[in-house]
This record gives sequence, C-alpha cells and structure tokens, in this order.
Amino acid sequence: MGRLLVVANRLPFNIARKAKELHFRQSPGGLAVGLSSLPESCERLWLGWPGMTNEKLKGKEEDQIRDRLAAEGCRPVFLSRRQVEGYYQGFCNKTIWPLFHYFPRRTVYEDRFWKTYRQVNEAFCDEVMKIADKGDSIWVHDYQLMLLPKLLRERLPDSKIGFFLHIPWPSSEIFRLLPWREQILDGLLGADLIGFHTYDYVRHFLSSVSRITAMEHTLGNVSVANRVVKVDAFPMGIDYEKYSQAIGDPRVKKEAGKIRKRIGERKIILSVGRLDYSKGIIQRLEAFDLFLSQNPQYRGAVTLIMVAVPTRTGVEDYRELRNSLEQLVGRINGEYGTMGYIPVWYLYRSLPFVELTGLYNVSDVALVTPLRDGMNLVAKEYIAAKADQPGVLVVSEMTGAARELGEALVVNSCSKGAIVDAIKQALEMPPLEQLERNKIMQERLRRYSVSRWSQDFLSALSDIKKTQERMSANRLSPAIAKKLAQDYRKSRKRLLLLDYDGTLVGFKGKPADAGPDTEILALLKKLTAHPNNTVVIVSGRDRTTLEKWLGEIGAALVAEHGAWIRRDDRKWQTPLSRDTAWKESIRPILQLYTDRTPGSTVEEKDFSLVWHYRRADPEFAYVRGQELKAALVNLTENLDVGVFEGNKILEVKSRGANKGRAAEHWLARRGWDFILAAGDDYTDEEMFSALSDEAYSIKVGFSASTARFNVDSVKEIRLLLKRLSGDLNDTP
Ligand code: GDG
Repeated sequence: MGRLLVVANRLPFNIARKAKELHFRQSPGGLAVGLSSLPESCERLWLGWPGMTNEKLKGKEEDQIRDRLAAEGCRPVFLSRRQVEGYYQGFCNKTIWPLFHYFPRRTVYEDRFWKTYRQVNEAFCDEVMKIADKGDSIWVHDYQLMLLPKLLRERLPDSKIGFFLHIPWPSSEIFRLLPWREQILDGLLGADLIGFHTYDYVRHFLSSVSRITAMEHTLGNVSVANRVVKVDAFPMGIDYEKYSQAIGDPRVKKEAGKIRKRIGERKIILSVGRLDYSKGIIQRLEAFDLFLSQNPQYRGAVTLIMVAVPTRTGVEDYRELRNSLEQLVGRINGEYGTMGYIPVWYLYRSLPFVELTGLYNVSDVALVTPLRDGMNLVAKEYIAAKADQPGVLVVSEMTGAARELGEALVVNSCSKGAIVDAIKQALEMPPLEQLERNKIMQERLRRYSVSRWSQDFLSALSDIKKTQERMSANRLSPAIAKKLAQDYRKSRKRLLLLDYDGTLVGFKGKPADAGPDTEILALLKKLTAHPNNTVVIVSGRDRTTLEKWLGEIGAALVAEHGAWIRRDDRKWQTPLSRDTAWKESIRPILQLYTDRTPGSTVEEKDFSLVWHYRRADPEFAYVRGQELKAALVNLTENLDVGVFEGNKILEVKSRGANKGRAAEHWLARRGWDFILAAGDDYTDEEMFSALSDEAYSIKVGFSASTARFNVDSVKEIRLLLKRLSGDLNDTP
C-alpha cells in the first residue's frame, strides 16, 4: 500500500516567533483528526505552508523548520511575502472566497492575483514531486489549490489524486463570473475524485462543468478525455467523542461553572466563529437587537456571548467588518444594558478548547446563522457537546450542516424576522423536546464522524481508480498498435471504414463545422491513393456537405448513416424508398420544440430530421429532449422511421439507414486481408457489429462499445493513420 500525501494550504502546526525563538504549536483541525484514524499501516505525509513568509526567517531557520516538521510527518512549502499577498490574501481571500460565498460585489478580479495563484500552485506541485512515488495517493484540499490536481496529473499520469473543497461550490451563474473559470475547472478535473460537503454543491459543480466545458456527465461521473472523474458529496463530520465527552473533563466543568456564575440565572445565547462577513455576524447581532426591542420581557434575562475569532486581518474588508461589529455591540449594550446587565459579551480572540467547550456546555442556545457556509462545524460541535443536556441549535439553511441537522431550528439567515422568531422559540422550547431533537442529531453525528468521512473519501478514491482501470482494459496499447501496423503492411487488400465527426475531426466532442483541416485531407488522400487500400468515409452528414468537403480525396462516401452511398463511379445511390411523407407530420413538432428551446435547431436531411441542442442550456434541453422523444416515439409508432438519441441530438430517420448495412456493401466483397473500422458514437456501433472477429474496430472515447479497442481522442486516431500511411516511423 502506498503512502497518503495530504496537500493543504496550511500544516497542522502553527509556527510563531517568541523571544527570538521559533515556537511550534500543534493546531489539529478536523482534518488532522480524521486522518489520525486511518490504519497505522498507511504512512501519511502532510505538505503545506508553515505560516511564516521567507522574509521572516533567518539564517538556518528554514532547515530547522524542515527538520522539526519532518519528525511530525510534515513537509513545508515555503512562500515569499509577495506570493502570500498575491495568492492567499489576493486570489484566495479577495476573489474565490467572496465569489464562492455569493458575494460577487466584494469580489476582486485581478490578473496579478491570478498569476501568483498559478505560480504558488506550481510551487506546491514542485514540492509534491520531490517526494511523490508512483503508488502514493494524493489528497489535495480546498480552494487555495484548485489548479494542483491537473498540475500533478501531468507529471504523475497514473496516480490516485483526490480533491476536497471545504467551502461551497456556487451556482454556475455565479461561478461563470470568474474570468479564469475554464482554468479552474480544468485544474480540478485533473483529480480522480472531487468531493464536496453537500449534494447541492455537487449539482452546482456538475452544471458548471456541462455549461462551461461542454463535457458530459452521468450519475456524477464526468468523462474527461481518457478518464472518468467521480464527483460526490462527503459531509465532513467532527471528532464526536472529543466534544461529547468534554464535559467529563474537570477543567471544562470548572470553566462552565465560572461562566454560569458570572451570568447568573440569565439564559445564554452563544455565537462562535471566525470574524468573516460570510458568517452573517452583523445580521445576527441586528436580529438580537430586534429581538430585545420586540420582546422587552427578555431585556435583562438573556445574554448573547459573541466570540469573534480574528481572521485575515491583512484584508481590508475584514478590518472594516471588525469596526462595524464593535460599533454595533456598543450601541446594543448602550441601549439595553443596565448597571448589572450587559446584553452582548463580546470577545475578539480565539479561545482555548477548554473554554470553548465550557461555553458550548453552558449555553442554552447556539445561534449559527452564516449567510453562506460550506459546512459549519461549530453547529455540529455544539450538538455533540450537549450529550444528555438540553440546548437548542438555531442554524442557517445556508450552511452545509443544516442538511444533516434537520431537527434543529433551521432559519433563513437573511430574514431578521425569522431569526427573531427562532430565538424566542428556542428560549421557550420545553427541555424534553430539546433533548429529543438533540438525540436524533447526536446519533447521526456520532455515526458519520470525521474518521468515517476521511475513510469514506479515500475508499471512494480507490474505487474510482479501479473503475478507470476496468474501463481502460481495452485501450489500444502500443503493442497492439504495433501489431495492427504490421498486419496492415503485410496485407494486400485493405478496407478502412472511417467515421468522420469525432473520429477524424473535432475537439472535446465539438463538431468541426468549418470542414476538414489540411492535415486530415492530406492524410486521407495519401491513404486512398495506395493501390491496396479501399477507404470509406461513413458519416451521418448530408451528401452535399460530404461531397463538398471530401468529394475529391478519392474515398468512397456514405452519407446520412447509409441512406446515401457514393462508390468509385462517384454517383450517389440510395437503398431506401424515396417516400419521405412522414416528414410532414414530424417537422412541425421539431419546430415547436425549437421555438421553445432557445439555442436548438432543426436540420433537414434527405432521409432524416435532426433536432440539435448542443448550443442550448444543457439541463433544460435535456428535459425538453426527453419530452420530445416521448412525443416522437408515439407519433412514429406506425411508420418505418425510428427515433435515435445521439450526442446532443435527437434524430428521426428511416430505419433502413444504418452504418452497419452501409458497411455490408463493402464487407460482402470477399478477399479483404485487413479491415479497420473507427468511430465514436452510437451510430458506429452498428458498423462495429457488422465486422468479423479479426477486424480491428476502434472506438474513440471510453463509453460502452462493441469495438475491440478504445483510444482517447481524434489525435490518437490521426497518429495511427499517419503511422499506416508511412508519415510516421513504425517504431512504438
Ligand atoms: C471552513 C469552511 C467548513 C472556532 N472558534 C474557536 C475555535 N473554533 C473552531 C471550531 C471549528 C472551527 O474552528 C471552525 O470551523 P467552521 O466549520 O465553523 O468554519 P471555517 O473556519 O470557516 O471552516 C466551513 C470547514 O472549513 C470544514 O470543512 O465547515 O464551512 O468555511 O472546529 O471549533 N476553536 C477554538 N477556539 C475558538 O475560539 N479552540
């Protein structure tokens, strides 16, 4: 079993300078705890930035840090001040963070931030490459490193690479605002497995992929060139036992007692979190203000303890937020406070674990109302810490955690009224009801702990790797390609049946509507000119287009999937009846759907009608396409035409027009000693099925096929044809 390399922006250590000496403090977040539960046999190494810029390190301190961290299974990635400013404070905190949390107006789009982000991702890649072995699994974390999976893939093509995003993936409408959206998707799709906290983020990510890259996906599997990438939800859990057992610790008990004594009989509402605008702190305080104003009976009877943890203090938005918050706290305390009563206890600092869990224990209500939050672990920790005790969680539906905490009071954090109502309901909820609600949530949190989460993610990573291996079992290997080329050379009577779009031309599934390029024309001419070869282009295109594009290369042509055939005499012939009266009843339906689906078009060929929806909204067009298909199947029941679903098209065509029958025109002639057929979509399957077992059949792409072999792309087919034509040396 290989090692696990965890790559994250930060290490699970804080390094600070105190009295001129470097101090190392462990800061085990949820991730570190999750990983510690993996079997001992799985060696782990963690790479990340140690938290101090190069400029702050003196003399041999870099080596000192390296050695000290090595003993803890960590490896530093050193960054300069300029890098941290552009990458972390810039692109991460001023671009990605606000945009992904639905704050487009706070988002800064700066080329120099993007440039540094790219450079730092490359620097991380270089560090990983210094230690990575072939069998290692690499788990990349979070929005700071979204380009890393692709960078690693280029250098470690067969490695297991997983990526987990800790923040939300926004709706594709928000994501598309990002000028570097393609590069970010491309970077992420270098992974084998991409994980998010919730299914909503998975949905948004997949729709970003299909809208922006036009790549296809089914059931969370995205087809990326030669691989399938799995996208799934893994809701991160917490170290349940640590929080549920905290109250057993005398220090925690003492802390809880101290707080209770200071607050007396008053009810305690708790708010804990980093001082970040996404956490909705101002809105929460405003709601508390409104609550006190609407419920005078609670003035003097309830205290809000607000712990705001300093974060990203180098970013202006965060400094401004602190000022606004402190002004608001002052105003509320001034308005409702009395000599013996402070409505808001405000702490601007991070508390030690004992104090934090003491607070969880003593609080009657936890108010967790972010405007957006990937998951929110505080909500889960509060419930865990309330083992066998009452306590009410009010949680925003904009958090990932709300999906798993349905028994809490779930509110819309943009509605002050809803928060006010929830505070009142929470303060007045009977203790028995509180216990009952918490019990259900506790059971869930206990089962899906952070250990389960990390194990689940890593086992899904192994699974997808196995799936990929199975899918590539029929790959046209260099050895088979060599044998194919040898057989070709030995043969005297060769038949080459070649599909056109997606096989000879086209990129990433997009048709080449501008016609063939000079390279493919020259290649086809050369192959056709050889006296031993019969080349047939077997296409779904109409005959006029085929003739215009390929009429002079000397190959035989099959148009409209076999409805038209042009052999050596250059005359088009059809095996079908010319009665196409059925079109009159079908055309209006297709036109109706085209009018109702912006971006779609109808193409009319001699023997078929095609509804194209490649340029329409993919999800909408898919639904429309299903409706249309159902309508067409009904209408064509008694006709000699069928409804066929292809790559972003629905085609109604004569049943007799199929590539298998077309191929038989040539296959029926005896004496071939070499047959090659290549194609990329469902219409080519009929051609593959018509072949004998010895024929070489090659499918471009990796979806299910009866072809004997698969290749990645058009590029690979061209390389093979070049090799056959003699343009490339016949050496593997
Ligand atoms: C990101 C995503 C996602 C907080 N105050 C103190 C303290 N904490 C601890 C909490 C909790 C952690 O910090 C905060 O985690 P959150 O999940 O609430 O939020 P983010 O920091 O924004 O984390 C988030 C998370 O990644 C995991 O994927 O849930 O959505 O934004 O564990 O306990 N700990 C101590 N003192 C404090 O004052 N000791």
